[in-house]
Formats: sequence, structure tokens, C-alpha cells
Amino acid sequence: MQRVRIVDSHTGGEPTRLVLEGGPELTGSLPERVVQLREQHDHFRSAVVNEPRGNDVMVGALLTPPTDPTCTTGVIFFNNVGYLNMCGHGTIGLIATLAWLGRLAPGEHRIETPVGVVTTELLPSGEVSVRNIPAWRHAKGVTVNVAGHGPVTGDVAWGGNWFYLVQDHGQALDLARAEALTDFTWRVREALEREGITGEGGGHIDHIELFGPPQTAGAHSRNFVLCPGKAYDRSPCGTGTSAKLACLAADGKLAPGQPWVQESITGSTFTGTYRSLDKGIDEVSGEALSGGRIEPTIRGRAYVNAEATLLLDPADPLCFGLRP
Ligand code: PYC
Repeated sequence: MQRVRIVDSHTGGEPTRLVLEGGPELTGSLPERVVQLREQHDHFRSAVVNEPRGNDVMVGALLTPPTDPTCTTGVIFFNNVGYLNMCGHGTIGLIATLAWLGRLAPGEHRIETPVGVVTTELLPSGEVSVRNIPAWRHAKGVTVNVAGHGPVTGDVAWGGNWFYLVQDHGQALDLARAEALTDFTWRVREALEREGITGEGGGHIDHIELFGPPQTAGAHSRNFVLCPGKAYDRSPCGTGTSAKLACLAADGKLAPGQPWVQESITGSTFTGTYRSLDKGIDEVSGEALSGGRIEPTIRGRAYVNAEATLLLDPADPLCFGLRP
């Protein structure tokens, strides 16, 4: 019987299952460890997050020793169908969980992910801020023909994962419509694939993000985010909010340092700000340049809600989870 020690948390409704002990031994750089996990231990990913122990919404986070000695830990995020490059809500959950375990104190902690180091801060309030890896808009106003709906126009942006962000979609962003929104965004994703639209270097766009008017006082926008395995994000999505900030910056609609409160489809919120990198802001006019890179910071709160040991019994035919 393999034993896997986990702590669950949720960040704005989106769950994170942190694996503390019992995962496979991985070596090399973080991107190399993702390849090892995918090619040699994918059944472990499935055992942790898929039914019957998990569910389609669950995001796993495997702690791994950092290769960068300035980092507190390394982490690999995964979900019901594969691996995430970065995960904002998951990083907030990771810090809240390590704090609850007494493994870290309020203040700054650097975390190594497969796509770079993010700098987190555990605030005295219990909130966590995540200074993410650079984000940018790759393409503005890309139109695709969505089956059953017609043309839809959106931006392609990177926020730690690749996103297609749509403002004008004709969909009401109400939680009661989650099934219809899932169907619509899945069709958008299929249209992107069919029409060969990708991120930079052929990066797979596996997150679709719709925006609409907020329902919470003080919020600037509400979103619905479809994740790669067809589950929707219950939180405002940290990497999705980073991609949104990159688009706002590129359009000159949000100044560096100005807060943007992003509400999720469940009503939870993240606050985002950014710092300009490269030549994202025209030094003469002060205007944002399309394609400029930004450094986003996302702030939110996670709550620990379970502590358990998973038992992986090789005699159990569903030991490694229900997989399509
Ligand atoms: O918060 O970045 C995020 C995220 C990605 C997928 C689910 N949550």
C-alpha cells in the first residue's frame, strides 16, 4: 500500500491538493521533472486528482526540492488531464498550506515552478500575493468561427499558461449557466484548434476566458475560465488574471500599480497589479505599447480544508483513478 500525505485547500472556491510526501522521486531541472512525471508516473497524477479520490476540478501540487537555493520549494501543478505550467490559485494554496503546517512565516518566499521562479508574500492578514513570471499579449483581436455561434473575437495572451480572452461573446456570466458557459468555451477552444491559432512558438491555448460586468462592489470585471480538462475555475484564475492585466496594459487601459479586482464566476475575487517590463510603455508618450511584457502580482486568500493520507492499493482496479 503506497501512502501519499496531502493537505487540501481552496482559493476562492478552486481546490488545491498539495502532495507533501509519497510522490515519485524526480531529478533534474523542473521542466525535466515534469517530463519524468508525465512519461513515467502519470498514473500518480491521476491517482491523486481523478475520481474516485478526486474530481475534475481538483488541481494537484507536488512539492519537489528546488534547484534554485534561494527558493523555499519547487512545485509541479497538475490536473485531471495533465500538467499546468504555472498556477496562481495553487501557489496561493501552497503558501497558505505551508503556513498552516508551520513551515513558513509571514514574509517573502520564492517558489520554483517549471516556467520560472515566482515570489510570494504571506501577508499578516493571511492573504498571499504572488509576483508572477512575465505576462504579455501575443495577439490582439483574433477572430475564430465557433460552431453553433459564429465569429468570436479575442486576444491571445500568456500569464503562465496560454489564454484566449473574449470580451464580446453575448453570454451572461451567471453561475447557474456554468454548463452552457462550459459548452460555449469548449467550442471556442475547438475552433482555435481547428483554425490553428496558438500562442508563441506554437504554445497550446488550453484556457478560455470570458469577461463581463462584475456583481461584487469594488470589482472591475467578472470572468469565466475554462481549464484544460473542461472544468471551470471557481477562482478568478491567477494566470488568467495575469493574462488579462497584460491585455489591459497593452491597450493602455490600466496603469502600472493600479489595482484591478477580478471577480470569478463564483463571486470570489483576486486583486491584480502590474509593473512594466521591457519597453511595454512608450517612454516619451507614457502610452502602453502592444506586446509589452509586464510583471503581474495577484493577491488572494486560501483556506486549508482537509488533511489526509491517500492509500494506493495495487489490488484496487481503480487505484490510479478513472481516466478517459
Ligand atoms: O489560478 O492560475 C490559476 C489556475 C490555472 C488553472 C486553474 N487555476
